[in-house]
Amino acid sequence: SYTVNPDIPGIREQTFIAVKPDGVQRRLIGQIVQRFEQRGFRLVGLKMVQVSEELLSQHYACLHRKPFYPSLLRYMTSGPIIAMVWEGHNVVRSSRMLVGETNPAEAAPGTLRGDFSVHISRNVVHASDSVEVAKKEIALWFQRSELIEWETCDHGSIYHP
Ligand code: IDP
Repeated sequence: SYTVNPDIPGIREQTFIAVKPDGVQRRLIGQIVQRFEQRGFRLVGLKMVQVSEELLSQHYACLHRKPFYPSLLRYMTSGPIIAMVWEGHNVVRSSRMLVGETNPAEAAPGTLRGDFSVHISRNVVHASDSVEVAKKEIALWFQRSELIEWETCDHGSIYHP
């Protein structure tokens, strides 16, 4: 385990990020991981998964009644996904900004969706939309033993002590 400065609120905040099947197919994994790394967030869990419809139906529980839900299920089970947990100060909100609007047509250039996608049904990446949702999604996708506690050597340069 590592020491954390208690004066920096939310430094241990975590979020669930996924490279969706289209992002994996299009060989965007490296570029997507790079954006979170270069920002200064810490990767605490990562795995490649072929997900079940059961897991997805829990993950997208709020969307069951949407007309696009069946096609969303087909999309998300169409190939492997890279599931990740990233940690850092304000990581949930910062990740949503890095990822951009749900509809790529509205996602700003410089965001992942704004740079790498054009249609809402193939928007390459997922990011939890609140701290509460992040906790649920991390618990759904990862075992506790799959999350690694470690300290990066540049920690003091990213978080002023
Ligand atoms: P989010 O992924 O930005 O949090 P949500 O509204 O939670 O957005 O939707 C989950 C996912 O469902 C989106 O990322 C997208 O892949 C898909 N989706 C949302 N709205 C539509 C739609 O109108 N048509 C097709 N797919 C959609």
